[in-house]
Amino acid sequence: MGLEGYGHLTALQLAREAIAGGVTMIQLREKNAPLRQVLTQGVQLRELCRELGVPFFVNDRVDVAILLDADGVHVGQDDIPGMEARKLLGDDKIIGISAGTMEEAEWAMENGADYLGVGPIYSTATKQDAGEAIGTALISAITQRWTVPVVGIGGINTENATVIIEAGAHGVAVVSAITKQHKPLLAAQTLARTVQTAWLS
Ligand code: TZP
Ligand code: MG
Repeated sequence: MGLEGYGHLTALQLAREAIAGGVTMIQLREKNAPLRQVLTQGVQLRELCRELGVPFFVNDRVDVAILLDADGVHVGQDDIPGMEARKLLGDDKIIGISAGTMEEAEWAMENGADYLGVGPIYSTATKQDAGEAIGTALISAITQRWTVPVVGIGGINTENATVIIEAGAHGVAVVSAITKQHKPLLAAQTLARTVQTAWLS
């Protein structure tokens, strides 16, 4: 999620509702705001996550993750490589890396990824440069090859989350399916239940 709210809810309220609905991780993904704002609002988000007991992650920026004492960072293929991020963050933090091809997944694994974010599974309006939707085949290929946790991302919602888990993903990451809904708590709850049901079957 970014730092912008939606409807009558602030980012902090959105996060609170998402967690109350069953979201198990919050990632701060802010591409536009000035860094000083990211740091001040980021502290508030981190505190909320600590209070409610869910890990708090920072997207792209290892420096911001360190300054916010985040639980982990999520880096793309063009960000600081996982190996370098590990040197800065130490062994206690979690490093997630994005992959959209098997080659990218191999590189992420060589770089010590703790989990992989795989996508965009479906087309998404949230990330302009996300590229073509790749479907679920890469999730299956990766989870057959490694035991690393895989999270599907991109255009995922309550309607299609089940097939992501059935393909082998351990979880799903969403932006609009929660933050752009008029009832974020309810949306998170429905999504969390859908994923939990898929885990059981
Ligand atoms: N990386 C690949 S797709 C994507 C990111 C950050 C956007 C996900 O947003 P949404 O709204 O869940 O499609
Ligand atoms: Mg990124």
